[in-house]
Amino acid sequence: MALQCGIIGITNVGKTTLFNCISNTKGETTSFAFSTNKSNIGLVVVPDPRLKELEKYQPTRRLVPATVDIVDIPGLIRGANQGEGVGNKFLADIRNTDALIHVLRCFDDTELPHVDGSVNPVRDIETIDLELQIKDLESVEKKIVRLEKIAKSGDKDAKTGIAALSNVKGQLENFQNVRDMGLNDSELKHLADIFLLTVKPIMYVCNVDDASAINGNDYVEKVKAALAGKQAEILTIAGKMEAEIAELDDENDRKEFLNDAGLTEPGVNKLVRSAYNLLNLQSFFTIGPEENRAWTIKKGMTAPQAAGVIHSDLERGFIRAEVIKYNDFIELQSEHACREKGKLFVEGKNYIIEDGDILHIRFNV
Ligand SMILES: Nc1nc2c(ncn2[C@@H]2O[C@H](COP(=O)(O)OP(=O)(O)OP(=O)(O)O)[C@@H](O)[C@H]2O)c(=O)[nH]1
Ligand SMILES: [Mg+2]
Repeated sequence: MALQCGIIGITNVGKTTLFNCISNTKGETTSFAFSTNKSNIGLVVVPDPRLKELEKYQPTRRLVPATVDIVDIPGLIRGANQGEGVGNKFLADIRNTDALIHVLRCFDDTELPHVDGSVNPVRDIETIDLELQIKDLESVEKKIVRLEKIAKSGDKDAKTGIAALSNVKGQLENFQNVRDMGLNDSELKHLADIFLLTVKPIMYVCNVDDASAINGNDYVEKVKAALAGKQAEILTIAGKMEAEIAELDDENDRKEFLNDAGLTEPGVNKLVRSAYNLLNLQSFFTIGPEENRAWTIKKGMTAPQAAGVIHSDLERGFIRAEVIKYNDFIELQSEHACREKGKLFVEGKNYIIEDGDILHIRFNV
């Protein structure tokens, strides 16, 4: 199954606006609260300048970038856990995602009232966190009750489970997120079947006005201070401006627009790359006269597993992988030269793929 990144936040902060900039599908944006009433799902292309570089030395008919699924989830408000606003249903959509992008309103706009009366992104973080924490607390408490029954018969694993979960419960009761606990693998094992929301990796996007695109503003500074020491990346993006840039068809117009704003590339490109990292993903390449392509895999995958992403036959009949490092290929400028200089490595089934590996899979089925 494709990995999903969910966009969350208070209603009317610009979630769908950002989604539309990066996704191949479009959702409706309005100035009414709760304009999105069901989750929009789209595919996001991961910008990778290395594809164009590779083409210089391996001419090809087409370039195929890597992709990630993105879900635009309707806005939450205080009380969502009890069904306020669009409520509970969307907490379930959040449960299905692998990582979260939390959009924060960091712009003033008198035309666009905030549901809680004023612009205050730090309060908004607390509002959303609380909704997710309450849900997680329910899940943890249920599991503790279940394990207590099992533990009565002396089950050791149930006992360590209760200890780990009680710890997590304490964290949530202190209005803290589970991701910040630094849990180890054996502790996380006890959480795997309850799909907690606040354990998911997260990044924050401060949605600012055009003038603050480069240097941010006071709201952004407050967000940074509030999140100091937390497991979270913070990006500053001018959502409305990005949407205007994304609408321009002509590449040169887009460049000029970006230059005027003092940007070298659309902020949403950075957003997509960060989401890619957040999901713990990386890319390998296959190159040839037909296509140069970037493929998405999870970090730590072996050569046969990566081959399986291309086609299951390649995994089943995997013999070996011929690997050229991206930097070697660019430096030496051809496969032939890499082979001559001993920069083409033959790797077996235990080889762990590194980001940027150029692979040629030998297989037999
Ligand atoms: N001034 C300003 N307005 C923005 C910005 N980003 C979004 N908006 C406006 O805010 C309104 C809401 O944007 P949406 O993207 O629909 O917000 P949303 O978070 O998806 O809202 P819900 O789906 O209702 O939760 C629209 O009128 C946007 O044009 C921004 O950076 N600056
Ligand atoms: Mg929306």
